[in-house]
Amino acid sequence: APSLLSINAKPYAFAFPLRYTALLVIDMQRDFLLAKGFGEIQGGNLEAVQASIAPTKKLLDACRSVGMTIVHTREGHLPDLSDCPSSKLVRQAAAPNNTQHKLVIGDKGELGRLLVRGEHGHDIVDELKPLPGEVVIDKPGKGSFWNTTILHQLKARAITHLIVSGVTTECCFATSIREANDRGLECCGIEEVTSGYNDANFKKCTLDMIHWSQGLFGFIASLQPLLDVLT
Ligand code: TIU
Repeated sequence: APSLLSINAKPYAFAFPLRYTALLVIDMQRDFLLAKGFGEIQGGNLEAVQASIAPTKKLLDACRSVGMTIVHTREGHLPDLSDCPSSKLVRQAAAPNNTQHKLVIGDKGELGRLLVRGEHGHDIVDELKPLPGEVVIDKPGKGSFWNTTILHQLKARAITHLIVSGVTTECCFATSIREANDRGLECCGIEEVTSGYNDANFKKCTLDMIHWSQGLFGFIASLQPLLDVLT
């Protein structure tokens, strides 16, 4: 592939230098994608997030085949929860109808202690398992930049552009793009490889907000044009 690639996107074409572009795969963890995980316990609908696993594998394979830098993130906390703010602990225990869940972050669920590092549920699903040499960022927040080394890792590789995928669109995906944009990184989110726990309109609004006003936070593109230029 040529060194400068370009794909159709909103609000206009996204051009990216392959050598200085990373694929960011956000929080494709069992806790967010699988039954009995943290997301389902929170009341999330798993149908859409599970459907994003196969297209994400396609994108991952294409990016790997051209030698792109790959960065995976995992949301989670230290076993003593010392990095989990009480606001998160309390509010992420609340269901949509404001009743308290029986299980909260750190409690033992069927996939292990919820959102705790080292637990089975905290790790990335088998299909998307990071390969040796790929960067794995453990983050205590929704954004990938708060309290992590990601910016140092990206700078060490001279990365200027990010292709962004992962779950959930409304939460960690959107927060990470906004954080990256403030740090001068050019971001393009890919529609088919991000999904959330709400309806299609919720996702559409989240993606529209990213590219609104001449790309306020970044670009949004479809998967196929990206696969076409990578393969
Ligand atoms: N709650 C929710 O929608 N998501 C999260 O808590 N984490 C991520 O989005 N990864």
